[in-house]
Amino acid sequence: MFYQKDIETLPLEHLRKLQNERLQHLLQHVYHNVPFYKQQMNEKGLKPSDIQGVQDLHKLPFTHKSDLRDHYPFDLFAVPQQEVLRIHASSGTTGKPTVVGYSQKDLDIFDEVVARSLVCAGARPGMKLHNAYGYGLFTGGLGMHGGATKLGMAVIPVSGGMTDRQLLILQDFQPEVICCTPSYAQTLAEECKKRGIALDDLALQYAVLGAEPWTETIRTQVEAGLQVNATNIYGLSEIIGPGVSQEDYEEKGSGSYIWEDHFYPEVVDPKSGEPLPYGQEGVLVFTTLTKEAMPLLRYWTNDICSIQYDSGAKRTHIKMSQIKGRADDMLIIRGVNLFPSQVEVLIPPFKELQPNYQLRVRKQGSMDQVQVLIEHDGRLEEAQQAGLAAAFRQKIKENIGLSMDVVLKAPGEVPRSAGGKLSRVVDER
Ligand code: DLL
Repeated sequence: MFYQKDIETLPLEHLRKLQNERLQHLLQHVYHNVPFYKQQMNEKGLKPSDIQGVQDLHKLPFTHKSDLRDHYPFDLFAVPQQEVLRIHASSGTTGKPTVVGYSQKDLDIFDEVVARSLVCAGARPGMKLHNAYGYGLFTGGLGMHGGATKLGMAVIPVSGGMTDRQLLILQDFQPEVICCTPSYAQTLAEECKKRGIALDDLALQYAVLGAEPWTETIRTQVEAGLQVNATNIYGLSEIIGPGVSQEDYEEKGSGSYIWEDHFYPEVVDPKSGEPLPYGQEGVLVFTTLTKEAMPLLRYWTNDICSIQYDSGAKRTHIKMSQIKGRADDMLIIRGVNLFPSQVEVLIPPFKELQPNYQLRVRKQGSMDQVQVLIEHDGRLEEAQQAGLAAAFRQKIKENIGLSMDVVLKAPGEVPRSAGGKLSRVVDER
């Protein structure tokens, strides 16, 4: 089954034509309504008409997360404030969130791509969706909610956490579909096993997992542990939220369809920025072809993957591989984006702490655990150290919303690499 068969199976030459028409309109829109883009094009001596089609996109500069930060909160919006009907935000590099806005048309597109994704994942109208993505500024909860409603599913807006309640609902409400992060799906599977919940008593058939990187090993564990067919959903707030791409439940392992009538993808070399051929790994870059309130040209996602057409597949849209990592240091901890700099900005008020620190990430069971190794000034008694560590831990929890272990080290004892460089992140997952 398809949600929009015509568009999902559009022959490639028609898809290109549609993309090129939409691109023309988009370029006019941003040139006239977003001073940042007008300036960027002027600096390159470009007018919208110089970009004839997607093949010319490489002439344009990239948009980076820092551009969103520099225009915080609303200066990249391309429509009057009264046309912005929703605002979401995700963690930014400096503690200030990355802000995105949606017009009515954008919200309709958001619903449409999520509905498409859900059908692609195996969900059908009439089924119930257990939505365990967080509701709030994060796009996961509300994004999946809107698309599922549009598809004709009954949404159970459980949101994240409170595992006891999640298990009760899974048993009593009998949802056929669950969406959550892959690590939370693992937790639910482990808890079902621990508590002796019989999987045959659940109605679950499909799991739509994303918001953080995951692997085939995790897929195997979740599929066995919850008796579901688990597929990947990918997205990012800047582009729309969940539903930028989705894996088909009958084509697992072959990549996730990028809904390229709305989001035009490129993969570029992380260092030179040069576009790479299909199949080669690099940084994923998106141009939003239809967004109104906050359209983005060549947005540098920092996510590493490859893209490729799959001629034998159900749909004509290009597929992306699983995300292999990030081109920078951003960590995703239990689905929450975390930059080392968010921890760093909390250090200065603690006079006895040095700004020499390292975040170590490990898996404890299926959960991500972060340890902060940080140097003190060498003048503290052991008892004082414990108090200081606890205070810093509390500060992190209050400001970032994540629990981390804080381990104080004597000066010079946070490990340095051979070159003496202190790497801020050691990801052992
Ligand atoms: O995580 C949107 C989302 C919600 C996607 C629910 C899927 C499900 P942000 O909070 O802006 O948006 O984080 C975006 O998360 O650039 C990737 O690094 C990572 N990410 C998202 N989905 C996947 C995935 C949402 N399926 C950032 N695999 C992105 C790997 C993912 N990484």
